[in-house]
Amino acid sequence: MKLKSVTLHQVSIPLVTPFETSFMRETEKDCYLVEAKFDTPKGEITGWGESVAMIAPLYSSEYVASGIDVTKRWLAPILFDVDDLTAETVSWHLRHVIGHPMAKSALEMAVIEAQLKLNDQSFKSYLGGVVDSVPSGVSVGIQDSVEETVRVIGDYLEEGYARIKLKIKPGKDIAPIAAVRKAFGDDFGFQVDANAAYTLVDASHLRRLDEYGLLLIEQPLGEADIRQHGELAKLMETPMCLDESIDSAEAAADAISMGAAAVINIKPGRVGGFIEAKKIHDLCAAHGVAVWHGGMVETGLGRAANAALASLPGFTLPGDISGSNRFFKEDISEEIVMYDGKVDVPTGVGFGVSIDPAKLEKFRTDSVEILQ
Ligand code: OSB
Ligand code: MG
Repeated sequence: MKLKSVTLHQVSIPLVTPFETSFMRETEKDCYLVEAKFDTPKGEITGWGESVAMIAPLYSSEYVASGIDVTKRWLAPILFDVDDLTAETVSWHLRHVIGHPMAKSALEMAVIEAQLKLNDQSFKSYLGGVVDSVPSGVSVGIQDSVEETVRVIGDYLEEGYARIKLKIKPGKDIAPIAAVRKAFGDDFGFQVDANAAYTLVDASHLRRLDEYGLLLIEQPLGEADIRQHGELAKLMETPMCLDESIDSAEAAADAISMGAAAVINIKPGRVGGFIEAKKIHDLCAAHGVAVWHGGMVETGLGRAANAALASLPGFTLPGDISGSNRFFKEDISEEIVMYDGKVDVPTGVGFGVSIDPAKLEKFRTDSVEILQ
């Protein structure tokens, strides 16, 4: 395949309720979609990708405008020069550009989708997925009060979500967790995510979480603190899970060898793409480390691709792949639907969903065309 053009569509989609983490409160989903056109033996084929970079550099160093800029100036021009572009070689072609994993992943997604279309293949079959549906967990933002936390989680349990993840930060941790266990008992999967809001000095405080039978604690310490997570893991019974710290298969190998990750949250965007994400899945499976699929509030497009990756056998814990309606009243593609605590793995060609042109028009705030 030969890349001919890349259009980056910036969109802003209202969220059904604000989503608050230890680092920001969002009321819209702001991201960009990649529409890439390729010359192929079957004529022109379009592939779509989605960047998971957030509007501000608060989860990681990337943000929407940085992704658009680096794609336009550096990443797309490199791929324009490749005569025989394949999904498997995108990250190799882009290897000299330091960082920007989310921007690289979005572009790789578009190449993957075009290649799948060329080969009449679904993403699940390409990856070697082994199940038709995956358990669906929900990520619950920090609420204004303990009562509100209990009410919101009660609603998600009622809807049938397979497990609950609650965002926490200092001052919003023990009380809401204790109240949720008190209200709903010990019989449901419950885990927490701190998004790097603590330091090792908080170890004795964090140890108090051991009382609540949590599946895991996700990324309590800083992105660069893999070794410190290893130290904290020795002091706690709750299994340690890393998100932000795992930016590559090498980082995953380091974390495993330092005892810093009993569990790993896999997000393709964070590690530079789906192909690197699959490598991490394989590495963890070889080490007996459980993985689950993280989420970045993706639209239906990203959600569909995530569900395919999560259908690999090492994804033994429910992921953050909720139904589209957990975040959006209107999605930009077909909705991903949660039923009976799971979502189906799309089986259509490509990612199995398509961008609705009318919705794109409605939610688009800007677009940039990059030509060879
Ligand atoms: O840490 O997993 C996270 C959303 C944005 C940035 C970071 C995270 C999250 C979530 C949402 O927890 C997960 C989802 O998409 O459901
Ligand atoms: Mg997380």
